[in-house]
Amino acid sequence: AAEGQWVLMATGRTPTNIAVIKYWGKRDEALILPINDSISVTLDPDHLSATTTVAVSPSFPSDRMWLNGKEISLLGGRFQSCLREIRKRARDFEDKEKGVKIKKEDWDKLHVHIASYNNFPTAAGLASSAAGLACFVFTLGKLMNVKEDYGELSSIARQGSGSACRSIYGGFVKWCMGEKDDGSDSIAVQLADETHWNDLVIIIAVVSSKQKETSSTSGMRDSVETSPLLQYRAQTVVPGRVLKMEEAIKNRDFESFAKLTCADSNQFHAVCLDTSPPIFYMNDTSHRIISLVEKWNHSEGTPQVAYTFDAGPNAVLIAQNRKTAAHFLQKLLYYFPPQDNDLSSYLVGDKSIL
Ligand code: 2P0
Repeated sequence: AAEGQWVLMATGRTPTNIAVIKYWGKRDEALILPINDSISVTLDPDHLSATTTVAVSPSFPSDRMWLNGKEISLLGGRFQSCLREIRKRARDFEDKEKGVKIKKEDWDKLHVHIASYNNFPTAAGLASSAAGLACFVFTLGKLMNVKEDYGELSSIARQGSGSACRSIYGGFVKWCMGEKDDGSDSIAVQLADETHWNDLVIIIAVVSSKQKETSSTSGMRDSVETSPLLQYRAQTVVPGRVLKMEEAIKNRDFESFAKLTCADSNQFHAVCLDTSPPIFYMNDTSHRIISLVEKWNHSEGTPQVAYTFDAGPNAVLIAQNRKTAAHFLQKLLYYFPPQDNDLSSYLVGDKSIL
């Protein structure tokens, strides 16, 4: 093809992940290096995922990006860091059919257009940045013929948004905080793939799909600066919890899994309350859902459902199997009828398949 007449594109889809041991606090803001390890479950890609198309063409005069159809600025942002890191690793590419040949060093001169869509509310505390940045890094890597392994890709996605590094893998994933100052060992590893423990069912109770008031980035910065509980959590509590959680996942031990998940969510929100000024991500409906789960689990004698809340009021509920999920959903619908404006909808899915 003649110079300027071709467009090369790649499209990818990446699900979001839900942390069961939370990431909250950075030791390096620029490189996005955390103060503790975290563990998450990557959801089924049919729900709560980002779909991103990246394109390059000699006819594009600048880098541009659209999120859910609306153009957003790329200047100085985190997409820019990921773009730079992927460009550095780009390789020679040739498509004989299209007559396109791009030398390694030529990728620098080509501008990209990025279009990303979330199939769920952006910035409502449903980890939209995790899916979006992971998808962008993965898809751009494919387009630019990058051959780095998933660990390396996770470390690039991390520089876009911390939690994004965990969405590079399916299944159960650990983000190792690492020790080095350059962040090269702050990468995600897969603990178990998506076929492991796939009778778990995840229910997301959308308490509010409004934008959250305090972004995770600024919230965790305030926590690092002001919360004494955060230091105690990162140094004394989380290391032991991570080991126990890895064991629980390996052995499909739902009782330990549920207890650790709920305790860690509650401690994360306690840290938010311990921050000055305090951060309130959960609301009254969130608290009522916690009470419902705690009462039910207590009356059954062993945990049936685990709850976890991120930087927003929406509840993520993890049931041991379809039967308990159905039973629990019935209870939720009874106590929180959807026509009640408080709770707008439910999303239900297996960890891997809906
Ligand atoms: C997590 N969250 O582990 C925790 C639990 C929210 C609560 O990771 O500044 O959007 O981009 O690294 O990744 C949200 O934080 O923050 C988050 P940045 P990110 O999932």
